[in-house]
Amino acid sequence: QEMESILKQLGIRPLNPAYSTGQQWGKIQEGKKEIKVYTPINGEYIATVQTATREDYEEVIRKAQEAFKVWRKVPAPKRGEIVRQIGERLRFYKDALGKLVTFEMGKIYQEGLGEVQEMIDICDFATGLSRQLYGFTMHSERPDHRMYEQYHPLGLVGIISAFNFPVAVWSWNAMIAAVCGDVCIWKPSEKTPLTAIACQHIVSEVLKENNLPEGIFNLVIGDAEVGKWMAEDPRIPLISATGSTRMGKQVAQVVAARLGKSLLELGGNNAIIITPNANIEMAVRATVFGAVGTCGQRCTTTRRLIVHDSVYEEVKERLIEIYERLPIGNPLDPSVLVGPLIDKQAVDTFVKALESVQKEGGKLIYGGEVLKGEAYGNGHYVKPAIVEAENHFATVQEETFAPILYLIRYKGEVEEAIEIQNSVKQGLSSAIFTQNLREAELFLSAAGSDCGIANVNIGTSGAEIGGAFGGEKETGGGRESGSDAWKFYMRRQTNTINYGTALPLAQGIKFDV
Ligand code: UN1
Repeated sequence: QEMESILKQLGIRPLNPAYSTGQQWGKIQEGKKEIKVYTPINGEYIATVQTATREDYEEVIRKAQEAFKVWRKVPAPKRGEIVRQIGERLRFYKDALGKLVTFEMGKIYQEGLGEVQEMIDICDFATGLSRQLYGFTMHSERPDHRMYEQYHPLGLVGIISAFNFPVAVWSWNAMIAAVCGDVCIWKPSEKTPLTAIACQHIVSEVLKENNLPEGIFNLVIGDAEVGKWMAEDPRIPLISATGSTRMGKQVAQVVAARLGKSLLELGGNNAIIITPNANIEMAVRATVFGAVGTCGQRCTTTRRLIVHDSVYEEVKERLIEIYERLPIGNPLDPSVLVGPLIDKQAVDTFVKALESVQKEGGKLIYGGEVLKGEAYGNGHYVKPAIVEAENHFATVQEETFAPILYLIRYKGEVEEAIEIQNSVKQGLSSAIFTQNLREAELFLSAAGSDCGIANVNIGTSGAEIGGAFGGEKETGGGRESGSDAWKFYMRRQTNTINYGTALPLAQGIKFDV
């Protein structure tokens, strides 16, 4: 019932449009596939959503192209004003949208609220940014010449997002793209279409109030096929994709074949190093939040803990103590810290990874069970696992999107720990706990962590939006969100202006005609 009232508040009816344009309610249209949405909390049915057909998709592209012609001419600070209003509207809907995130995705309500807060924060950031899309000016080598560079809107930006941050990651891309003058086409995960529809309603309201075309923000719901249409489509100059490395490799190849731009934010295999100079209590608490927060389903989740031999037993004992008291259950219950996994498949992946790591010689020292009983109705709840393992194990090398923490021991200097930390294919987030300046600075140096995010005395997850977000190697190399990530969403132009009466050539070339 609460669910129903939230859907109503957010303007969602049980049967929803496949896309932002031409909304039809009430009846499944022929020829359309549908997605049935069940909550991971207890497996109950929430709603049915239609997916976009190729015709729907074409219609969305057409509307987006039309909208782009209008939007690119709106001055950037005025675009910022629209994004500011979206931020205000998100503040108004924060509780309801946060709860819908919890219902649909299963993260605890605190984290659902945190996710909406990330959206609000990026709106504020993008609003300020709308007056700061700076280019350099440079001195020309020729007399009476001036040179500068400017950034223009790129056009249509395709956003492919994952279930785990069903709305925040979209907003990082969409709000930045919007102030840059781009229009967006969003394909959310087919596991979380409802939160996407809610966002679409929120932005549509604001656009309508400002007499702007709805096609500035577009939504296309569908499976990998829709993602493929987007990746192949030369009308979309930039595809920003967040998700698994497998998906990213497919998207990147298709986009590259048409020489489009792709911005990838893919898997992580994030580690925390705990040195003998760490504040152990801080390190352990940060590890627990990083490892079990969002039930291990963040791309920044702490998956490996690289601990010095001299403090290893202490860390291990303290971790187990905390794990033993972790409240697992309904993510709407404010005392719960660990909610369900997204679906049955995720539970199977968790179980299989634990089996295979044990076959390789890993030792399961805590958790790993799939929880049964009434409180855990649909079998999506697991006890977060701690495994003693070695970094080179095939299972440890992979990102398993579930709460498994691998404990890895190092015996020598911090260089050895850094070497272990870097010895994976992924390069998203990393952290060191130490009070020793030399260790901390080495970790942050060119010879240190090879990740896009490297923290000192802070865990691997929970980054702020103000920094550029993304990572190296198989994480895909893209940067989303803050800092100067906006530049990727614009086309860059170098301009040289001759205000004299002669025509001197650069490099001193003489060419008299
Ligand atoms: C993700 O998991 O895809 O740094 C994004 C964090 C969050 C974002 C995670 N701010 O954990």
